[in-house]
Amino acid sequence: MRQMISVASALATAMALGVCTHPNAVTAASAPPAAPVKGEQHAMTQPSIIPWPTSATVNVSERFQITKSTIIEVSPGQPDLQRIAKSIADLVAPALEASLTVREGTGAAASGVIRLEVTGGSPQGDEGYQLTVSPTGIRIVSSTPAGVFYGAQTLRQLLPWSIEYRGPRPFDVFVPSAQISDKPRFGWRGAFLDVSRHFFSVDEVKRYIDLVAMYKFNRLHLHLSDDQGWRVQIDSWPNLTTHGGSTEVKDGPGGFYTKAQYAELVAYARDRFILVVPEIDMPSHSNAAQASYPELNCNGIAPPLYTGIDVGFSNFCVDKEITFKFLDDVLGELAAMTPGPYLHIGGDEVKKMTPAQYAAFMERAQGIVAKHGKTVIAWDEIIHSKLLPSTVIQYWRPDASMAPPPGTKLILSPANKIYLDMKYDDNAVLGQNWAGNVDVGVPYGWDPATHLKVPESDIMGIETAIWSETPDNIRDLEFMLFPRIAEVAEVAWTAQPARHWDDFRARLGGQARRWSALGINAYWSPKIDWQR
Ligand code: TNX
Repeated sequence: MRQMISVASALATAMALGVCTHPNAVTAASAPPAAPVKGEQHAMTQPSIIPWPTSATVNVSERFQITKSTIIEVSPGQPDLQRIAKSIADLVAPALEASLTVREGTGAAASGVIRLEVTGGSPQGDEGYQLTVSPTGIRIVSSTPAGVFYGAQTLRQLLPWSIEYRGPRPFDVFVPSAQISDKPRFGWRGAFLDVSRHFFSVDEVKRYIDLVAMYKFNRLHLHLSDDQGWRVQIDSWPNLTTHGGSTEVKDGPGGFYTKAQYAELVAYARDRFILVVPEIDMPSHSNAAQASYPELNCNGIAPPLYTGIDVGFSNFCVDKEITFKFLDDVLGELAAMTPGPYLHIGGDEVKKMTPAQYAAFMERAQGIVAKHGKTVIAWDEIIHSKLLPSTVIQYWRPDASMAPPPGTKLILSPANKIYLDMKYDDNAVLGQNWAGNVDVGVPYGWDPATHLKVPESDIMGIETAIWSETPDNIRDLEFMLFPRIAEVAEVAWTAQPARHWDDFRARLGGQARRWSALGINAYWSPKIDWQR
């Protein structure tokens, strides 16, 4: 049986040794100060890194001080590293009341340097990294800029929580000595956002990106169309947004992203090593489009716009050629706007087509995506149609046990485990509960390898989702995300044998001040001992 190490025993060990290694690196008993005060020495006293790294030793009795004269040095010719360096400089700027110098260099400098380095042949693989903090400096090394970015996210959690305050509150910045070697379990660490049921502004989506990037997510799946609203500009079918984008659930004003705004989101995500995966849901979840163009309906009559939360009542007309001309135009424009290799075509919850109509539709839709040079992703119902060999299936139904053809690539999103639009408990105001409550601890307790009888190598990864029937602004999204997003992050990143609830629970409690400093509207679940 796996040995569980309690927080108490880890603390005792840590205090005795001054040093502690995995699986529980809590190393000191004193709590961080209540608020940053000028001149106060701020050091991490309880490292609470999430997701937990492959191997980590943190020694709080030794530390590096970041001062105004610390230099951030990056490998030459690496614009991505310059950007990561700048984000580290921005993070510490209010505390130091200074903007650190960023320069290119080859690592010859002796001390007082934060070095970001890309080298060939890192044993950690593409997204892995090594982070070393010693009293003389900090070094993050990876074979890719993405790996350096993840190392920088870990470094951020080694900095005191008060670093997250953006106001001018000068204090001395210390980082505990650390030796960290890390790489992710899964290459697909997705965060999904439904911007159709309720529309979220560019700034709200940027905030969502910032929050998930901190926890090493690398995919943003945007659900851009549904019955309640069409959210992305398509030049060849302009009514989709002018009419179809004008509503949302209940009586809100709706909205949509222009092509320029979509490009802005793609770039913002890419700068944080997050790939945007756009979804146009079909053949159902299509009322906003059908309301915008009568010719997309079998009876030639446009239905009214819809602001309720039923599913499965709408569908494109599989018997009309114009339907496939429409899809070709829409998916062609979307493919041209999207640098990533994937287009998601939905395929879920179709209630008013025959199985043969559904299969025929999904087969043609896959062909159109392929024609535009992209790889199809679809919800698990697509298994009832003929698949292209490259089609990726996203499993969402808790009871969808139908095995995919061998070798099919999979993304796992079981609603009863990692749908963050599910309620925490029966008292929750926000959320739905058709898949049951998803209380704190439920996502963490899930092992993706046990979900389907397939080899783990077929699982590209996992994707958490927030559908937006109930949340309608960023505060609501934050409430649904935190703390569960941290659980999902560790399920996606950390190897299964290294995950232990008691250990995680203590680290989760250690995130509270950081979240408060970031202004996050978290749900302070009574199941966690928050260090606030
Ligand atoms: C199921 S998950 C849906 C969505 C709803 C969601 C609400 C999936 C592929 N379809 O249409 O918004 O439940 O939780």
